[in-house]
Amino acid sequence: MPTDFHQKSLSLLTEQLASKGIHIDSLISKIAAFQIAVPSWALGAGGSRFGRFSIGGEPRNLEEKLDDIGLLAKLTKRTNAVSLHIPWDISQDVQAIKQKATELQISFDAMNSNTFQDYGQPLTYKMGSLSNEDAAVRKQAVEHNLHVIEIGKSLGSKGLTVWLADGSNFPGQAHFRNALKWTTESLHEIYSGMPVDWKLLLEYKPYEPNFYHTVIPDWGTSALICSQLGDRAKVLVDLGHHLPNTNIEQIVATLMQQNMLAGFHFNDSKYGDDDLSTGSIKPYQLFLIFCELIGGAEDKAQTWESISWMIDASHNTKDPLEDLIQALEAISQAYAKALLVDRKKLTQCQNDGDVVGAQEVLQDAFLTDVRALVREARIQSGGEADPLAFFRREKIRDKLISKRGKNAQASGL
Ligand code: RM4
Ligand code: MN
Ligand code: MN
Repeated sequence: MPTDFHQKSLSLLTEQLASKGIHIDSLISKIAAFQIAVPSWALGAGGSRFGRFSIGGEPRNLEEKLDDIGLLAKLTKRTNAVSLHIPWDISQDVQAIKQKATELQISFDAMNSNTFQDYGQPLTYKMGSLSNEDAAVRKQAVEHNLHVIEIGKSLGSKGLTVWLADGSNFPGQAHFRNALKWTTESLHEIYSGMPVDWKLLLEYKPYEPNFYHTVIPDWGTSALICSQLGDRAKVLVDLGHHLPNTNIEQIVATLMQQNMLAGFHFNDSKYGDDDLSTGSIKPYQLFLIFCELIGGAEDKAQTWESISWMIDASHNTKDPLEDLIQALEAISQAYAKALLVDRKKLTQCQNDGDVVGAQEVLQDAFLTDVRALVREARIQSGGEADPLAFFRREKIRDKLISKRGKNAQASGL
């Protein structure tokens, strides 16, 4: 990216926006301040249930995952936190991990307490964890969550994300009401075990790995449970956890109106929980979601700071680091475009019943090329003008392969 090309595009955009009464300085500082956490499992090659293709040079342990996030942070300036999955990321030496993270200026976002796999624990999760018929299995799953909270405390995390694979594959297999009751009771114990400055982020998902019913299939069920737990329990929206064509922006607005939006798992989806790169399939939807987020925060339905942001994506055909660079860019672009929306005019159109005008307002913002703005925010923060080009030019993957080996494999799905 030649510097003068960047300067030219930026000054054109500055002029364009100024004519609409928008000054780029405050936009730049908002874009620069917006940081998105990366999950530890996204640093390795993803897979599907049909297989996994190694990318080479994958991080072999948590220290190396932190190194990768440190690199991403340095290049993009859009991430400064990691979200750990336990037990995938169990480390022998918490102090060493903490120190490494401090050196790399990486903090620990919400902890994830995986109970969807067996990992050598005494009782199997085959028939569920927090909702299991067997009280001993529920107890074990609750204790795992409490253990995850302890690890998180020692790392300085402030949240616990719970996603349950619990559910059933066939009619009659599970008792719906009992499963919901036990899950709520189990979550109650977990919630009580959280420090007072922590929040519980409760995910929902309509199907997979269970295909007939899931205990927490939708945002409504998640909100229902959260409201029984207490005001530090809120609903986590994973963009891929909806049936096709669901109006996710409306869900966001509804949750914010109730001050119940815990945060996001960013990814993109064509059909289901595809975990594709954010912004690769439905960038307009992502923009509309950001419009609701900005609107909800400006109208003081829920504060911007109370919302957590994390990428949750992985697949087997891209270099994970390149993919994360693309995702961070796509999220920043959607956010930047949503910041351009003339909200006063939009409200006016809504009041006047001007349907065409309302669409024009949104499209005018969405169709603005904000790449120079996002790039400028990154440059001003000390990042690379073009992180992807840098990654390729410097042959970073090749260097990782020679350091970690061709067959190095990260833990994760
Ligand atoms: C689930 C859910 C969780 C993630 C796991 C690996 O579908 O999105 O957030 O931790 O996948
Ligand atoms: Mn998720
Ligand atoms: Mn998911």
